[in-house]
Amino acid sequence: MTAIAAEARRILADLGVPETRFAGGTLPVRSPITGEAIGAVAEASADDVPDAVGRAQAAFLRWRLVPAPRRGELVRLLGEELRAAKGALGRLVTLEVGKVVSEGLGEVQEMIDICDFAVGLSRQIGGLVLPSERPDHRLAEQWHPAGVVGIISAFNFPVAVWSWNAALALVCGDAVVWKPSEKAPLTALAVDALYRRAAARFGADAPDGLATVLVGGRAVGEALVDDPRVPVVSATGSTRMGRAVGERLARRFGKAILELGGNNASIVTPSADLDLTLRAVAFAAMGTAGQRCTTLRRLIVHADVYDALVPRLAGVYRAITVGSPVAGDALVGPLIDGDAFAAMEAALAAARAAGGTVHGGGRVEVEGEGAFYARPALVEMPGQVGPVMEETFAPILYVLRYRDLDEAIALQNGVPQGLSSSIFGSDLREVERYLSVQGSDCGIANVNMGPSGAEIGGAFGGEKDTGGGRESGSDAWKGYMRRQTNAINYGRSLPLAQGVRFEV
Ligand code: UN1
Repeated sequence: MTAIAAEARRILADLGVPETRFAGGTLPVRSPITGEAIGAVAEASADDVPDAVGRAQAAFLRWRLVPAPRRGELVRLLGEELRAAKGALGRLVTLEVGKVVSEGLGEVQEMIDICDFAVGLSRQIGGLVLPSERPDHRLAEQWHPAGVVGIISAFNFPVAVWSWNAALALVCGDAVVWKPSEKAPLTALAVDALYRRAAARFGADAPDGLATVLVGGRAVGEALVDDPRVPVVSATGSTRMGRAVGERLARRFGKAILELGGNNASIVTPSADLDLTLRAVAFAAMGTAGQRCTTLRRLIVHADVYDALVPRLAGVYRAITVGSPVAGDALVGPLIDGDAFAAMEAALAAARAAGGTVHGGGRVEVEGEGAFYARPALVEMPGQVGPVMEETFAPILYVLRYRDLDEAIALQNGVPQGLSSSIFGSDLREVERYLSVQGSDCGIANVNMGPSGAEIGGAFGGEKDTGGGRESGSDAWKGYMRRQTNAINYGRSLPLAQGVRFEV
């Protein structure tokens, strides 16, 4: 067994995952660092879904009776387990999906942060009291848990996405059933073990089946989405996947929380601090090897600062370190697999065919044939055409030139996706115009930073082909609950709303 496989197995065993769950199964797991097999996970089939949902439903019926602040205690314990295991779980994220070390740790920190947020939330879930138009009446609304929440997550944030959904859903009083990415089941099993530790410490109030992991393929996801006992499904991944999930759910009036593709842009105005812009663009476009849904994919640069910025940026692209996340301190690790590399190559070929000038790109030999490392590519484009309109999950940054802010905003908004965006500049008028109703049409619009690396405190998600869902902070918790409006008559007469008379 190689060093990477041995280390992954040791971490899983230390975290309490039984060997039967990560070895000897039918689903092979490969580390993108070397391409080698590091586990073989037992898979669930679509036939296992009704049983898992049934257990979750039974758990929900009990869990909803536990007071919300007490439910928060379970999430507090989960946060404690995550704090204690941060190093190990972060490392496993690195081994399984190839994130550089600080990003693997950052992912676990995001989980800890959302647990803290959810603990506070467990004492703040509340509804409005509104003025009634009738005397001696009270008009109010309250929030009840929705039920079983399905969670479908992607490889690129293999565990944080579960926590944004699960930490909120659990304090809201829901049960969760999780189908992780088939490319990243090991980290999901590790999180499952940590959850079980927290639940064991919490005691009998946390029923069996409250949080379940089902490792499996598309059929498992479909069975989850089609089960009428699952009122809410939160799905993260491609727009294609999300469209399929959204349509299936809509057929049975299930609620969808969709976090799908991004094609995120930043506008660099003439008043931008170019040193800061350069650093921000480097992280946003090349961090996580371009495999975040918030990755910066389009840079829209004012003609007056184009020549001061773009050649320097090309220099950064030439110099950035690409390498194994477990040997040395490269900033850019591997792509998830050969398909991802092929998609990057195809996008660069299409960009060239459309008149683009490509700086960088191409395969970097790091760990042999089975691993796919790519030099990030900066592509100067004559216009917003061809691959610029699409999300390619790889480190490609297209650069466009503009003269007028409204033209830049139109370019930014002129793609199907609407997740994240940003502007660089110190001209208050331009910045505020960008944030105004005439500005960015995205779910996230930042100033003097890139579009990626969101904090958990804000609502996370985007518009248009990004799916419209919101997860994480602010009032995203409402997506995991059902709202009930209550009109209460505490008088002795029966005035009808709208002045209607109906005397019998
Ligand atoms: C994703 O890529 O699916 O804002 C989520 C960010 C991270 C989350 C990315 N906090 O980049």
